[in-house]
Amino acid sequence: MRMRFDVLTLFPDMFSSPLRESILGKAVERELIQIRTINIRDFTLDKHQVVDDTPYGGGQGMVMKVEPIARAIESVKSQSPSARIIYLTPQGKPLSQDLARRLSTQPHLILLCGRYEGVDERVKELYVDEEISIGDYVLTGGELAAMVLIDAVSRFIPGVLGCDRSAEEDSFFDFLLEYPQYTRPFNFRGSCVPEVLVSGNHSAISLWRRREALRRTSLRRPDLLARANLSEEDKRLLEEILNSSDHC
Ligand code: 4FV
Repeated sequence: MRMRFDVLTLFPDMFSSPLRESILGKAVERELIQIRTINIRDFTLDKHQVVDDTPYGGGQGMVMKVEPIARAIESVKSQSPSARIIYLTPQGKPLSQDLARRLSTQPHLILLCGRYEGVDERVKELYVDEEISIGDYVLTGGELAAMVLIDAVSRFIPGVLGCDRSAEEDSFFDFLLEYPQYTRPFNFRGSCVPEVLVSGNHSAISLWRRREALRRTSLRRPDLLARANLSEEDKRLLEEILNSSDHC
């Protein structure tokens, strides 16, 4: 087992199908990753299994109670004290390819999914190691964010993407967006694949791809370009692109 994900949630069934399909499903079958869901409601002691309550100080919505979450976390940590606890929240640090790569070096992650207005602050003070956000918008729950994180992190586990593929070649690998991709047919309703891609000239192909990655990044995500470690040739290509008419 290369990596374990324990997901603390009020809706464990949400994880059944998305994580059983395709690449992730195969990675679970091949025991490259293990994904276990733990229902926080199973750690309530009252007959009504109450997991939320009204916020102190008033205000809208409900807050998840600390006790059931504390019992759930302690039950997992008792088996695996070194597991790292991550709370998915819009207040967290943004999930990125770099952060996903770093998380993939952890053998065991516990992912806490919030609902309602979120969890009691003492859960974060007492248990949470890291707060992570998948984006500046508000979801109905942290479950989908946890699935996104599991997907992005699992791609770095050797063998998950298949033997010839590694997440190291992806978009954002060096903060550049990916170049345009084409496959058969060569001519679709008069729209043809760029000639260079069928030239067999591999250095010309990689130069074209680098130029297109730089063009696309400078157009769509100049913020990324500022963080990319550009070679002298990249800077020359960017000059060309910025001075060329077809930059716009
Ligand atoms: C979220 C995000 C997110 C906030 C209130 C769950 C919701 C509800 N998680 N990245 N964006 N969480 O919107 O991670 O409890």
